[in-house]
Amino acid sequence: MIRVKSYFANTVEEALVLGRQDFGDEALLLESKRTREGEEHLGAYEVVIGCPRSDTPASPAPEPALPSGGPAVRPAVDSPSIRAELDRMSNLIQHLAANTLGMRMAELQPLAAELARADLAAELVQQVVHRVQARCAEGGARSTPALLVAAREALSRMIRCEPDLGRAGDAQRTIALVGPPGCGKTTTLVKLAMRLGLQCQKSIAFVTTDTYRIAAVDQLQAYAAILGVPCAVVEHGGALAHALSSLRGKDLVFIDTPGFSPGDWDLASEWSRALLAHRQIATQLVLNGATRTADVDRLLADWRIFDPQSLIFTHLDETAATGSILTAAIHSGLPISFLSAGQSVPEDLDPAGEEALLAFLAQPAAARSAAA
Ligand SMILES: Nc1nc2c(ncn2[C@@H]2O[C@H](COP(=O)(O)OP(=O)(O)O)[C@@H](O)[C@H]2O)c(=O)[nH]1
Ligand SMILES: [Mg+2]
Repeated sequence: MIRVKSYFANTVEEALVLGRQDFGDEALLLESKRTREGEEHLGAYEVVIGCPRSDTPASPAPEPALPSGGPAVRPAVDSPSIRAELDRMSNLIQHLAANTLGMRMAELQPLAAELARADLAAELVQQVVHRVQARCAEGGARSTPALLVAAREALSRMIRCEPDLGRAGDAQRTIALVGPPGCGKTTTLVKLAMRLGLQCQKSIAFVTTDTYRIAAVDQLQAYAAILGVPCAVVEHGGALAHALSSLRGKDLVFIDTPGFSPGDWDLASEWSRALLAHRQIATQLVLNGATRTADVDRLLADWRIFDPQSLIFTHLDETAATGSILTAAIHSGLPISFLSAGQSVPEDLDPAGEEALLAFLAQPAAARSAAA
């Protein structure tokens, strides 16, 4: 038999502590999700924890004395849908209990904490932990370094790094960069042009559609003048076809766009239609790599209208917590093409690679702070 209990808390870690107080070292994290609308006062997350039932628990624990206003524990609820959900989870636990050869939550908690600290979405923390559990059940080592390696392997299978821009097979590659204001589109565009164009003896041209922000055109034209490349200014979607056809002889055309805010969404939709009208344009969605995971899904949903080919992340020099980048890549299903980690043009741009994205799993935080 299986015991299952649902906890509300403001962090998954907090809920795990409560679960271990109830179930001891047998506690298994089964599910974690954002609290439903209307129940947020109970805590930001609903976390389901279970353990195989025995007459005498492995580590009997006293009832937790919850501080007032602290995380809430919800007793089992008897309704058909919850009963069905509990049955599903019960099967899952039995499967895990049978297959993990005693790999317990206590052993996996440091890994779960490390992933949560890196700001990986709660349900992805859970998925990675389950994959690591399954891996250990197959006979993998269980030391902390081995768990970190298993987590890296699990995550690297969930993301794609593809630093290849443009439509394969097109003689001319036409690349548009879109993204929120200030995320680094113009700077990244110039870095890409230098790396993929000038350094490879390819002919390049710039197009800017950012005629809305003061000095935005001047910014790109200044770079174009330094690099000696043409820069066409396009003021409305209808003029894009003419600009592109005038640049037909170029190997690479880079299109810069305005940084639309949520209030500019009519304009954003207009420009998305204009770009999508040209099949040869491969759009890159540029996002600040220091964006919080809580904001990632909304950004992805908003910028979907541009049908991006892949994702570029900037400002990696400002954060070591790459969990939100991994979350964005996994939730969108899009590959990551390039990573920018600084303002220097063109040096601070690298093809996307797992090394940089999974560096936080190279050694646990405790070891890092001890070494510091
Ligand atoms: N620290 C850091 N700053 C960056 C990075 N990429 C761009 N920036 C800076 O962010 C600011 C906005 O960049 P810009 O390219 O104009 O953004 P845009 O509005 O999206 O075109 C500039 O000061 C850039 O130098 C990066 O990877 N790291
Ligand atoms: Mg710009």
